[in-house]
Amino acid sequence: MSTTASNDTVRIPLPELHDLACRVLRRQGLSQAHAEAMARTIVAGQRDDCQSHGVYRLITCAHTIRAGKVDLQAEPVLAPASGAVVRVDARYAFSPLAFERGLPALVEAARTHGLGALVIQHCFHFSALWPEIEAITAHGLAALALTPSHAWVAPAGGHQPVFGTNPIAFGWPRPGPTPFVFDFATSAIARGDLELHRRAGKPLPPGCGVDAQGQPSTDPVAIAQGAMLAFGGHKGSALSAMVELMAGALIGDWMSRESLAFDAGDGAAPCHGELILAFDPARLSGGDPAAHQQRAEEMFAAITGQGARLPSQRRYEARARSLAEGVAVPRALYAEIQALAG
Ligand code: NDP
Ligand code: PYC
Repeated sequence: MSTTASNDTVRIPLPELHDLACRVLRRQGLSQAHAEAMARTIVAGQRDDCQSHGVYRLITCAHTIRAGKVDLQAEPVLAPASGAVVRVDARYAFSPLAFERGLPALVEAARTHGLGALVIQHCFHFSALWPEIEAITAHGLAALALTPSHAWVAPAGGHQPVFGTNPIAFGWPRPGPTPFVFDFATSAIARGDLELHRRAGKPLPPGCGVDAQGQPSTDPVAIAQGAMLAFGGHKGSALSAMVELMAGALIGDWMSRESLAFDAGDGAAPCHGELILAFDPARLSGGDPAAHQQRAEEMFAAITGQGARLPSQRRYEARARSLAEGVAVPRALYAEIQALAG
């Protein structure tokens, strides 16, 4: 055990944290394959200092399991190949294993057709999207991922929830290990961050939500009873609607309102589908992809050259720290997780 500690944080070597996450998930009854795939996603979140989608998710996944609707053992089913579309039925299990099982066929579809679409259906979804995006950019492909969640977010101009927090994530492959990636909720704040504020008894920044009477509030409890707001007013609201349509209606799976209705007050993770697109620059650029890649690099240099940062830079720096020094976990959270591991 090489865990080190400061007053409010413990630092744990990456393999040790992965083992702990697997133990917790196995103890909740998940199959080895699901536990491993989920632990990879959850530990990657903590490693990159994404507190809302790191090991805190072990607690929310355990709660989701207790609600009794997740299939803890179901093997994802990959449909027979059909052009550029790869379908994986998660069969009401958690999503990471379904993604891992669909990834090779998605890469193959993108290489064959220039564009591949991975449709995951019937999954409980709890994770950040950038681990999936990075798994695709590692193959030299660009990627876009969309997923609904639970209806927590009011449309611009309204005050009743219709949309999920509906993340959009994009990745562009670059030379070296760090692709250009962004990944954000289309709500002003992710639900996970709202929950962390609620747990810490802290107010949210202004503009994140309204209370049950439709009045602006910074109280996470009042906003949970009212509605969260989209980022950027009508623009975030329209993007969120797009996610509902593309990763819900288009792929024949639930939108956020249906996911919340299925939850029926359990407070479990959302249940719906996910749409993940992969694009092959070698096929789509019409020739000389290296030259076009170079033009992309010039654009990145124009951003960083003036002191602005690229999205994911903070994450990559946190990753480097975690790999060198171990992963930082808030002490109180670590104790909760150890209790879950028994
Ligand atoms: P953030 O607002 O923390 O970050 C959004 C993106 O912007 C990141 O890529 C971030 O990079 C980048 N960024 C932040 N600040 C800057 C800056 N100053 N300059 C350039 N880029 C910047 O994300 P959210 O809180 O909205 O979402 C957090 C996570 O929650 C996401 O990973 C998302 O997938 C997940 N989520 C999942 C949902 C689900 O249904 N499964 C629902 C909603 C959210 P960096 O990380 O380096 O700071
Ligand atoms: O943080 O909004 C969120 C979220 C929803 C589902 C998983 N994370």
